[in-house]
Amino acid sequence: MSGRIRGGSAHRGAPRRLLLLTALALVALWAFDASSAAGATREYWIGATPTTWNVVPNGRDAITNTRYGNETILPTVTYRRYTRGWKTLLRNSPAENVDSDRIPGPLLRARVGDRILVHFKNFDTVFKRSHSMHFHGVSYKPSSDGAYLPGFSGRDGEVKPGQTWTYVLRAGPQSAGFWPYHDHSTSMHESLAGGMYGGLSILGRRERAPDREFVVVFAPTGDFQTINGHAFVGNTPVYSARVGQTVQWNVMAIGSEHHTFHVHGHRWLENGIPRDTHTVGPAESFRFRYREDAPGTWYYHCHVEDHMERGMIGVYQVRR
Ligand SMILES: [Cu+2]
Repeated sequence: MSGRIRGGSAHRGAPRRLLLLTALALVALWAFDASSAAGATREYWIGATPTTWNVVPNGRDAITNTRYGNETILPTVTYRRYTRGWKTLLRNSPAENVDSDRIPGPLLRARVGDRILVHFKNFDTVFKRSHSMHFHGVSYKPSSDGAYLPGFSGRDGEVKPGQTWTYVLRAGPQSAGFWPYHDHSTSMHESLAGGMYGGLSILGRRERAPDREFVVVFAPTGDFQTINGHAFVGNTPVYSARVGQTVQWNVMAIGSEHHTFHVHGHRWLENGIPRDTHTVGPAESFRFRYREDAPGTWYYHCHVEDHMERGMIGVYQVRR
C-alpha cells in the first residue's frame, strides 16, 4: 500500500517536471514570438538630389512614330538612395527595373511590426528649395509627418539645402500594402511635377514575398503622361516574369487626375471578384497578386485614352 503510494508519488513527480518543462517551453516560445512581433529596424539613407531627366530618352513614340527633341529634357530634383551616411549613391531599384533609377524614389520595404528609420538629406543646390518626405500607410509622431504646417511644423516639414532629418516610422497591423511617399514641403507642387515621389511596400507579419514585384507610378511629367517618369513604349519600364511565378503589381497615382490601371491577358481577384482594371486617384495606391500563367508580350497601361496617347503605356513580358 505504502509502496504503491510511494510509487504513485514518484510517478506524480515526473508529470510535474514534464508540466514545468512544457510551461518553460511555452514561455520561451511566447518570448520568441513577442520578440519577432516587435519586428526589425530598417534603415534607409535618402537624398533629394538635383538631376537632369529625359521623359522620352529614345526621342520617339513608337506607336505613332512621332519624334521628340530637347523639349523632353528637364532639370529636376529626385529622391535617391545612398549608403549609410550618404557616402555613395546607389541605384534606387534593383537591376530588374533598369528604367527607374531616379523616378520613382527608392522602394522602401518593411514588414508589419517593423520600425523604419528614413535618414533624409537635402542636396538641392540647384533650385535651393526646401524638401521633405511625407509617408502614407505608416504610424509616426507629428515630428515625422514631413508636412509643412505654418506656425506648427518643425524641421521635418522643411529640410533646407544641406540639412538632414530622420523620419521615424512604424509599420502597424494596418500598414500591410503598397503606399506612396512624397515631398510635402513648401516646394511640394514643383517637386511632385518633377518626380519627387516613391512607394513603401509592406508585407503582412507572416506574408511571403512575391517572386516578382513591379512598381507603376502614374503621374504627369512636363507635357506627357508618364509611368515612372517616362513616356511611350520603349521608354517606360519593361517588366518581366516567368510562368509559375507569383507576381505582385504595386500601383499608385500622383498629380490631379484619375488613372485606370490595366494589364492585358491577366485578371486578379479583389475581394473574390475577378478584375482586369482598377482606378487610382491622386495619392491612392493598390497592390494585387496572381500566379503567372500567360506567356507572351503584353501591354500594361492607363486606360484613360488621352493618357495612353500621351505616353502612359508599357510592356510586360512573360516567358515559359
Ligand atoms: Cu491615366
